[in-house]
Amino acid sequence: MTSVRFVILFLSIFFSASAQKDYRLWLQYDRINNSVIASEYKSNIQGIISFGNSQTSQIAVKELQDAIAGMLGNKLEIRSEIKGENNLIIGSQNSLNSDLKKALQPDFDKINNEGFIIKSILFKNKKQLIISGKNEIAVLYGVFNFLSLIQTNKSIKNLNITDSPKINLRVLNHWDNLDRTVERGYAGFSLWNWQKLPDFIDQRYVDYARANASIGINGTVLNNVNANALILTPQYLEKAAALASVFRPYGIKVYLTARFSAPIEIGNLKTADPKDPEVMNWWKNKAAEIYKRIPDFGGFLVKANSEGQPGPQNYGRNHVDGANMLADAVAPFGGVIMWRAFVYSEHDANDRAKQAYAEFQPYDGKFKENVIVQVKNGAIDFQPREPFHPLFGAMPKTPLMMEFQITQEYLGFSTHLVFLPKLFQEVLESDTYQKGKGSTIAKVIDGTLYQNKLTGIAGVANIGNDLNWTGHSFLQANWYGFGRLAWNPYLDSETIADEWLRCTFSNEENFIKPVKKIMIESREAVVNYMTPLGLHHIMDTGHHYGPGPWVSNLSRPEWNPTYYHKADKNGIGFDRSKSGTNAVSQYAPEIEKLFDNPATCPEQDLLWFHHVSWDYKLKNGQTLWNGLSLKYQEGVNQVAAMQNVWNQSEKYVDSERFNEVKMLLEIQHKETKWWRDACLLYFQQFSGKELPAGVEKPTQTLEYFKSLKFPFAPGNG
Ligand code: GCW
Repeated sequence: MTSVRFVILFLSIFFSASAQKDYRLWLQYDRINNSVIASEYKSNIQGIISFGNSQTSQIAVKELQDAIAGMLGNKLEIRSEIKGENNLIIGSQNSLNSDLKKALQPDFDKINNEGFIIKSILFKNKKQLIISGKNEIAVLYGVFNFLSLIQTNKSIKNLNITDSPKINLRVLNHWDNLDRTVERGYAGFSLWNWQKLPDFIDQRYVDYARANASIGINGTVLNNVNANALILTPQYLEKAAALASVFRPYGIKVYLTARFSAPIEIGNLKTADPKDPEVMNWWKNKAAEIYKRIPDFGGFLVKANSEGQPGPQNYGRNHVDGANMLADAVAPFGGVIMWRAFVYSEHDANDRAKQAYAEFQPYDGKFKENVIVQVKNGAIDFQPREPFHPLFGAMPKTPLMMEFQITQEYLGFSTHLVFLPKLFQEVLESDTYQKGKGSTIAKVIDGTLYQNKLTGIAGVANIGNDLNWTGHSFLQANWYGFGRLAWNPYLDSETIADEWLRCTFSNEENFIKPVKKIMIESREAVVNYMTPLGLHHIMDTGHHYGPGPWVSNLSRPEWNPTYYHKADKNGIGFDRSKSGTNAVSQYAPEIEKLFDNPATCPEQDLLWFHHVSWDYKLKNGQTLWNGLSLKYQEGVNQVAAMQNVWNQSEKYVDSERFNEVKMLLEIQHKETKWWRDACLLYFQQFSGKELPAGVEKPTQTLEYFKSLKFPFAPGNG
């Protein structure tokens, strides 16, 4: 072989093998190198007996076979009857034989429709392991869960697990456009190749569904909430139906966004007034048409009268009128309407943070039963930190759905390592006090606080067609973590990081411990270097990449960073206390009191609720100016520490992922300094104070930072 051919061959083997690693997400199924553990597994799993014969059960069997082959190196035999011991028996409640069904009855009583059982049993005096659930999808969830035990090197002797998801609708929201751009997407273009659908089925659709099923995600909204009505035309519905067919055996329902003006744009009607009989009829027919193609269609997600999207208010109607009209259209087919509460208006001079509550809270109890109101975690917009949205807990008669953003619109795009489950957990644990102490957001959205039947959680996806799906290996953890918290909103983010690292990289304690620590700290780091002490929305305009606290020239006041920080000679922060906009009054009295007083307001939210002087004394005795400056520096230092840890992980990680993460951390570190310097130089104009000891000198002038422009920053349409 000539040397050139050899090099080409070598490179192609190298690249295909290594690229697969990233692509395989948390389903790596690498060979287990601990021989004691491996031999326990081998002796406990010797054959597979499957009671099902659906496509889903075939998927489950294949997953078991492939995973075991990868992790233990042997191909499991499929046995047609229960012979011998140490078989893995899989099957749903209905498909099991009557003896097994009877033996598991107490376990079936403990789970809901999507829950699973993983249990070591003695059957006819022989030891077996059974994975079951009430239907095939639940069994598939059980299979993935069982495999994750092996991936994380847990013992599988004497298993007795029952687990059910606590939230019904566990949904990804893709802000994907029909031209394949992704609004706020930083991992390439959309996965959905609309041009080639429905006839060409990309293997990625299958792999996407499999990854989602492995963490229990059961729904996907295919297209952007800033909707294009064309998605509802036959041409596109046929394509959506093709995707739905791929996702169905994995338990994933397809949803679409509904553009409120679609009856005009694609239906030739003169109006989209929700009270107009022709309009109502148009939506009823449209729903029937969709269900004909996609019998298990989930329903519509709607952004109406928000940021220029059309809605019922264009016709003098309100959100209830709009949502209920659509709800009637999908109700006969069991569909739901996820109606977003992300509203603020240029005609409303009120504090933007107050507008969604002011508009939606009075509608409590007025929506039809198949409507769920989708509320972002905070009242502004997916900031590195926001106090929880006051609507949570404040609409006892209305199911509320959480909307988290997995894509990092305001958190450094896909270059910054930020472990979001930490942020999600902080929100889910927040106590709204709306029904007394312990009224946490987790209980609002899992329906236990007010006994709602319909429950849901949405995550704005960070997925694109990049080889590694999310643009950064570590941001796969945010997709994973969202799914895990959607299944169980009470999970600890540290547990999630631990599982994810083991499944994705390695079980070596010397790797897990330090890397888990930096993941957990990464969330506070981003708050520190971008928006410490309650600052928010000071990102550069439009694309939201990098700092732009100076921006003040946008047509809508509430689009300008200066609106949010209100820095002046006297101090900094947005006064939302009783003496300011009184946004605090939208919370339960206990929380209102806490937030209203700067002395009791959590310092992490101080500048969200209060305008305080530059000399204001923080709890640690520092002045606000010094404390703020030091927080920015701390953020920079934290990322430097993350780099150090990563640099020591080389021997535990394949070289491709190691190097990619290393380069990304370098960019992140560079950008932390940009954030620190730009913000501090800008705020210094008002504080008139020197930087305290411990804060590094700025790397450039304020003019330089202001001159930076990013017309082609991704995700901005
Ligand atoms: O966060 C803002 C984004 C918009 C987005 C909007 C929304 C889809 O900047 O890009 O539009 O929120 O959530 O509707």
